Amino acid sequence: MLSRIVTHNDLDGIFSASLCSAIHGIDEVEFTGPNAVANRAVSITADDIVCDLPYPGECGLWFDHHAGNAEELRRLGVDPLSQPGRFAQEKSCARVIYSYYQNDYDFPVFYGESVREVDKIDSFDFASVAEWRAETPVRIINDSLKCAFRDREAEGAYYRSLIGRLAEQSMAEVAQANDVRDYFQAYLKDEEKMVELIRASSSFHPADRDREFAIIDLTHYPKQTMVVRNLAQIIYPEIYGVFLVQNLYDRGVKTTNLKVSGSLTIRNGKGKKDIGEIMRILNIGDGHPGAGSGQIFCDSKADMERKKQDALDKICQIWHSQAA
Ligand SMILES: [Mn+2]
Repeated sequence: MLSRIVTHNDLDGIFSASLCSAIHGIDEVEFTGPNAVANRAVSITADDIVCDLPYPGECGLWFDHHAGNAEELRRLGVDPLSQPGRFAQEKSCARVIYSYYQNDYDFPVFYGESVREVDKIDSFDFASVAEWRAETPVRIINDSLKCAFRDREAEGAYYRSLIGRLAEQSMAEVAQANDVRDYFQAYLKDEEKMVELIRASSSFHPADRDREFAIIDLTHYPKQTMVVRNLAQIIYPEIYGVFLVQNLYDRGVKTTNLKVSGSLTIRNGKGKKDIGEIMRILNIGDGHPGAGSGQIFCDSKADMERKKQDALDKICQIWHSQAA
């Protein structure tokens, strides 16, 4: 019997859980990330509804929209469309679930509006930096999820309470709640610090003469820290892409190994640049056109500096070989 929802710990995962909990009357929710599911680090059974995550091998219902997750299943010889639940390449998992149940349930009218808002956030579908930055209800809710919570319990309790509220109220109503506003304000303070860190750690490749993409290099930063790459476009509204280089940390200890990630900015629009392809050509990772990441393993600090420079040179070369 379906008794638990296992969902992604982002806005899409939360609203997906709102829909599933309203439909199936399930209150027990477990939050996790795609890596934990792919590595089988969470135990999932036939009693679980799994949302916005890779197929876990066994579950009651699976809802997802990530093309890479469907491909991985096909590689294992499983047809993603034959699984209980639904896979569809929509802008959000919430959209997949909403369409799946639409004809059988009398959804409140505001669900349609909420799903449209989740679509926008989850596919980063904004026409301008100004539209992305506008303090809309969905932005307030989405950013409130990203503040630094006291601990995992506080975070989980807040996420769970939002699942219930988003099932009963419009986003405009939910965004007015005091706790949502407080967490949003706390996130804004953290964000300001991130913008300052990006300002102090970013540069352009000398061969990138028109400054098409910014490079954030955190390898000189002594501590493990979270940076939202996309914030670079607040400082450099004219860029088409941003790459972030940081060290990998092992249980809080800095290693000489590197993580390289990148994304296209809002300004890139419908261009032909492909970050995932850059990661594949470098043979360090993968991704889709809009975003990708990879890892570079290094033997020493000197080796790291060499490989970092080499990777940035190649990124610049491949970037400029791709059509604008
Ligand atoms: Mn999603």
